[in-house]
Amino acid sequence: AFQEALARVDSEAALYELQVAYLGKKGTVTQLRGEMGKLPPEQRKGFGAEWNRVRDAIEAALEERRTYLKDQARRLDLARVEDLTLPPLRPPAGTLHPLSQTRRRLSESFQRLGFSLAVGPHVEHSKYNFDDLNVPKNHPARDMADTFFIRPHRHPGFDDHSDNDAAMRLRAGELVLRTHTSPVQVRTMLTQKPPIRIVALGTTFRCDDDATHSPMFHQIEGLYVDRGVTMADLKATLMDFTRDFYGRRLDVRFRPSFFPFVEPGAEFDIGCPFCGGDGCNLCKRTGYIEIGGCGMVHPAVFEACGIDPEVYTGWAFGFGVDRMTMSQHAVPHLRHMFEGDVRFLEQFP
Ligand code: FA5
Repeated sequence: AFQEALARVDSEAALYELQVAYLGKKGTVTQLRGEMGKLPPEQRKGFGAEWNRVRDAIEAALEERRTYLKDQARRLDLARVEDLTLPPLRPPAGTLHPLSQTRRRLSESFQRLGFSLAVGPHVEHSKYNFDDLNVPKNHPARDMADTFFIRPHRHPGFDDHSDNDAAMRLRAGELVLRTHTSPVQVRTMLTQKPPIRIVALGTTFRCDDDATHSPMFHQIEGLYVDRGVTMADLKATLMDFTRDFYGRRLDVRFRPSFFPFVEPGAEFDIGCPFCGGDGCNLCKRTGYIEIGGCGMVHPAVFEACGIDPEVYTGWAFGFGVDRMTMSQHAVPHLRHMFEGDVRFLEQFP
């Protein structure tokens, strides 16, 4: 019976149970030894010797089985480690921030459409951020309530009182954190001759703070200048962009609007990329989502940049990258974008 039970044992725990059943305090073999006292004295010696032999044999068999089981377990373990077909153990890796994902996709899209990338500084001269863009001195956008001003005399590199560099003498109020990417239009037109076809993507700043307005946000700016450029080119380019970016050509709609640096100016909407224009929750059943501003470059901007408006025409557009990312993923509050909460970020593999 013991041999049969032993052959069935397939774990160290079961083996231990079997050991207790035979050799434990109340085990079968242990109890047999108690029977010895009932035997006539001349038989005791023989019985004792036989009992010892049986116990030794059982102990040896148990030990042999234990060694076998351990060996088996080790072999399984080794087999697992040596299995070259198993996938490697990778440490968890981070992913690109949803905004970075949109920024990359945007710049790739416009580069495919023939635009090159241009950059400008975050701390910008108000001449480029406002004056050369035809923004009047009394325009509300220049208000302290909308614009972050830099105090140059606190800046080691800028001396408020020196006359050394008359052209760029910086007085209080002349340096700002750029409020849009449009100053990159000016910087580009001052240094390049038409044809010009650029996009500028970057961080912008305004004294804003609510669910859809953040003090720091991101814009993309497009600029195309050449002979004979029209607003029809703008619409076609924006439609081509939707096809590249959203994978299908969406409708583009202009609504008349005003920006000092364009004339005529418009806000532009695109057909909702989720429902294709049928109306869904994400476009509030309108079939369109608002994207940004655009228009034909104002002659005054060309003149400020030394480009002859009698010879050249051009268009520009600009829109918020954060808003676009928000509407794409139905993010309820802009704050989520900048908090760095891993539970939020992990949703954008
Ligand atoms: C402009 O900034 C113009 N420079 C756009 C432009 C460029 C018009 C070229 C014509 C030609 P506006 O102030 O509307 O326009 O801002 C553009 C977009 O920036 C808005 O549609 C919005 O998506 C985004 N935006 C503005 N303020 C914030 C903010 N505080 N937080 C997040 N996004 C913002």
